[in-house]
Amino acid sequence: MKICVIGQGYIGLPTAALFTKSGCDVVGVDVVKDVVNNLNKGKIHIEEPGLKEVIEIAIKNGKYKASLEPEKADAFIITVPTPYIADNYSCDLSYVIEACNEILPFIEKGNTVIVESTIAPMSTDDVIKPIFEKAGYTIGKDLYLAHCPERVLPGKIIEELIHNDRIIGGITPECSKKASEVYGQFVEGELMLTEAKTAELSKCMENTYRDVNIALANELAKICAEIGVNALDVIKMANKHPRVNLHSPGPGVGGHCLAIDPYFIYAKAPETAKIIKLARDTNNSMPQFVFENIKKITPNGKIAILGVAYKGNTDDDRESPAFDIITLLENEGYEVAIHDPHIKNDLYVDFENAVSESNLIVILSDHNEFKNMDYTIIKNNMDNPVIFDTKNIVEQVPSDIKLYNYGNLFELSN
Ligand code: SAJ
Repeated sequence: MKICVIGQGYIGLPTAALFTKSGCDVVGVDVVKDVVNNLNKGKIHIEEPGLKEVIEIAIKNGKYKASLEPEKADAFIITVPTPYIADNYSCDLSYVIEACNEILPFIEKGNTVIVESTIAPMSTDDVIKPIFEKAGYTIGKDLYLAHCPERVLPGKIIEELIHNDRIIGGITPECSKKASEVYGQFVEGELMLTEAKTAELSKCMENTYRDVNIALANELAKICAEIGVNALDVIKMANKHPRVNLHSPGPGVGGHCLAIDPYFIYAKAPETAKIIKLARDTNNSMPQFVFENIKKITPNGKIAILGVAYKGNTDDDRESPAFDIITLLENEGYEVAIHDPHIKNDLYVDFENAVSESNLIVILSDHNEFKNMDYTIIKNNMDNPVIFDTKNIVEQVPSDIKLYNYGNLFELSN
């Protein structure tokens, strides 16, 4: 089987890699020339365990090539970004539409087109299907169209792409069948056949479920800071109940999924989607909450920010709440030094330079490096070392270092 994957990002590249592993020929298409050139040399632009090795082998045995242009194939998989439109929170389908138009000249009767990008409910029926119908195809008869959302966790993408169950939402049952034959190449989880609109809303609801639960944990953290209770203990105790799973409070919600997908539902039914919108607002308020607590700890001076990635142990900083916190601090006149061992950025500094002469260390990513830091460096470079751990990752600090987390923010005076 030959597969053409449009978009070689966090999802498209690992997906392409797994198809090559199961013997398919893959063309990975991307609009960025450097990405294409580097991929063809075996250099990958995202940090994802196990990915580089698979791509290297696929290039060597001629199963993978990157290109600026699509090619004829049996199946076309679209994995391009879907941002939201700031005015009304609706799903911006422009990259998906562009990708559909780009593959049109290469499509032949009998091909399968799959959109993996997260899209708002009804997008496949109302926007994507008409593009191919206008070109003369009858969907379900001579062209097969489906929405098959990805559901993977960065850092574990390869493993999850293979083992997670997969929603296959065809425009017709025949479309679902054809799309499931494509994923059957490497997916070992269950392939669940359904309609496109059900697949679209299921995907958006998965991330909304998590966003709402995180909002509940963040609200709890704020309540506890106000009334003087240890939020982390409450979560630990309550989660001993067999049917309770309180999530973890944090500096806010980042990433391209939880911070965006709930809006796609909200935009479709703004009068009805009340909890969904309130959860978004609550999570969006967390950078301000972190900032206010930083001000209580130290009203001015230098702040060492540890971690910008929204997710621990990755270089992924998309929609990271860290940026909002940094902006709030800089606007207030703080000197901000940023250290993230997973992200290459000329403006970021090493651990020692970050903490040196700082008034406060603020942890914003749950990287393993921050679990047990070099406390000698901290003590040698800070007068009265204080750490504010917004990710509850620090395991234990020496007694002469003050640690704040969501368990004891109430100690700070209002
Ligand atoms: N977070 C908290 N508290 C928690 C859990 C997470 O504050 O208890 C924060 C994280 O720090 C991060 C954000 O939420 O900023 C999102 O992190 P995440 O690891 O929960 O999720 P994503 O966005 O990386 O991946 C999600 C996953 N969806 C679900 O778990 C339902 C993933 O399976 C999806 O494939 C992905 O979205 C996607 O592509 O939609």
